[in-house]
Order: sequence, then C-alpha cells, then structure tokens
Amino acid sequence: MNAVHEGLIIANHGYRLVIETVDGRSIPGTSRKSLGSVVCGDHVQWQASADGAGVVIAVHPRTAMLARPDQRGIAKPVCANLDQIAVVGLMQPDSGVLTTSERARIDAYLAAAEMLSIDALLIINKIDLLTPVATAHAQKKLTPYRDAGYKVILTSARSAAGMGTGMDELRAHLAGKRSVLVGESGAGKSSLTQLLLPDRDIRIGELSTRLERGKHTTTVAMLFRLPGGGDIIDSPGVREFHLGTVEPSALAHAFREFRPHLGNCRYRDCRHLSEPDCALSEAATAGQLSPERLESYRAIVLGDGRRSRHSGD
Ligand SMILES: Nc1nc2c(ncn2[C@@H]2O[C@H](COP(=O)(O)OP(=O)(O)OP(=O)(O)O)[C@@H](O)[C@H]2O)c(=O)[nH]1
Ligand SMILES: [Mg+2]
Ligand SMILES: [Zn+2]
Repeated sequence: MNAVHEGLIIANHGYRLVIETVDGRSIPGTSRKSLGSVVCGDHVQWQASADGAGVVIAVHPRTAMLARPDQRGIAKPVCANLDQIAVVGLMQPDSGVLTTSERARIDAYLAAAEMLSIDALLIINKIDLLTPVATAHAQKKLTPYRDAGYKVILTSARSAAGMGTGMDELRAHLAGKRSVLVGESGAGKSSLTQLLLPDRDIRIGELSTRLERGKHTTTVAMLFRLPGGGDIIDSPGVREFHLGTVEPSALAHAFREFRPHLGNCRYRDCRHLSEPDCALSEAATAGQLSPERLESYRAIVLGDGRRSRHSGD
C-alpha cells in the first residue's frame, strides 16, 4: 500500500511543486490535475511515486489566500493560509513622498489584508537612499498609516555592515506568523528575505538603470521557515495590484480609518465619490482623514487602470 503523508507546499512552478515533508525535507512533486492549482502555503496530502517525487492527492481547506488577476483578468491564487501581508514600498529619495502608483499599490494591499481579515505590515525599504530632508518628510507622509493602526517599519537591506537597518523590528513583526512579502519588482523583497535567512542563497535582482525598476528577478512565490518561528513567502513583484470587483461598502470598511465616519453620509448607499454631504469627503476637507487615502479608495471603486497589463506572477 502506498502510504499517505502530510506536507506543505513551499513553491509552485505551475504544476511542478516543491513539497516540505513533516521531517523537514524538500522533495519535488506534482499534483493530480483534478485538484486545480496547488500553491505555496497549501497544506496537502501526498504519496511517493516510484522516482522519489511526491504526488499531491488532496489539499486541506485553505484560510486566507492571496490571488492576483492574470493577464486576462482572471484571479490566480499566489499563496494560501496567510496570517499577514507585508507590503514593501519605496519613497522618493529626494522628496520622501510616495508616488501615486506606489500609494495605490500599498493601499490596495492593505485593503486586501483587511478584507481577508489578516494582519498587514507596511515596510518602507531603501531608507539608506533618502536624504535627511526626505526622511523627515517621509515620516509625515506615513502618519495616516500609523494613525490608522498600521505598523510601519523603515528598513534598509543595504547598510550597517551587511546587517541591514530595521531588521530586528521586522523580525519581531514576522515572528510566529506566515507572511507574504509583496510590492513592486525591485522594492527589495528578496534582499530583505536574504537578510532574514543568512544561511540561504536567494536570488536578488539588478535594477535596470534606464527605468530604475526591477527586472522581475523572483518569478515564483517561495516559502521559507524563519529561524525565530513563522514563515516568510517571497513573491514576484507586480506593477499594479487590483482587488477585482469589490462593493464600495466593503471597500470603505477595509480602509480602517474610514470606519468611524461610515453611516454619517446623507445617502445610505453613498459610494463616497462625489455625492453631496458625504461624511468621508467632509472629514478629508476638515483634515480628519487623509485626502490621499480617500483618493486611493476612489481609484479602486472607479477601477482605474484595471485593464492595464500585469507583470510578475
Ligand atoms: N540602496 C538599497 N538598495 C537595495 C535595498 N534593498 C534592495 N536593494 C537593491 O535593489 C535591487 C532589487 O532588489 P531585490 O531584492 O531583487 O528586489 P525584489 O523586490 O525581490 O524584486 P523582484 O524579485 O523583481 O520582485 C537589488 O539591486 C538590491 O541590491 C536597500 O535597502 N537599499
Ligand atoms: Mg525578488
Ligand atoms: Zn459618503
């Protein structure tokens, strides 16, 4: 009889899987086609095949799963059973602002975590590149996130004698959880992963100098066990992250700091776009709410850029 084993998927290249066995070995595997996509973070049952590989025969029920639309707009699962989304963003080196696209990406991921009922962490990386003036300005720009209750960690993967900056704080907020690192290609997700896992050899990209963008070095999501407990999933960078179709009421609720104002608009079904006597518009005008966060919310409701191409996984 062919014994059934438990396992954890730590990488998936299409149907080619890497399975971590209960005794901590990594073995190659495939899955029965009828199971659909099996992704990083899936808890599975597998059987050994003649060549020593594993064949996944069942996937245990998933909790929070991160999905991204593919180039045809169809949601494609990236990783499963998450406790936390850790968004890696960059601020402009000489001004300390978030570009509109960076802000849109960060706010969409934070809202996604909220809608999945999992934790979110905002990591601002490459702070070694910020001028002192930009650093001060960056702190101001991050206030709305901190006020909304988000943990914001400033990091550099390239300073302090190879130890990085902000790494102890980052480690503390990853401990005991399964987190996925997300953000644009070149943001430094793999560089941070490498610092967290000094014994591993993780591929880190070059930046294309012309575009100052990453080159999509990481092509599949990969899960690593953290020395202090917990798992980190390094994922491929994406230019834009879209939530897909989402109800304005659910979305407004996913912007944490909007909650105290919800229910105070003139219209009960207010979408908080340009309706008269909208409590969110008024709060933004009165300085009680970040106009930029409201702008991000509106861009998602209006589906800005939804048809543009996705890169990465
Ligand atoms: N100055 C500076 N450079 C960094 C920092 N973190 C990463 N880099 C550089 O940025 C480039 C991209 O880093 P990666 O870690 O490959 O970025 P990534 O987010 O994994 O990119 P993808 O895998 O393409 O999604 C590399 O040249 C890194 O050395 C940092 O904190 N400061
Ligand atoms: Mg990478
Ligand atoms: Zn409103």
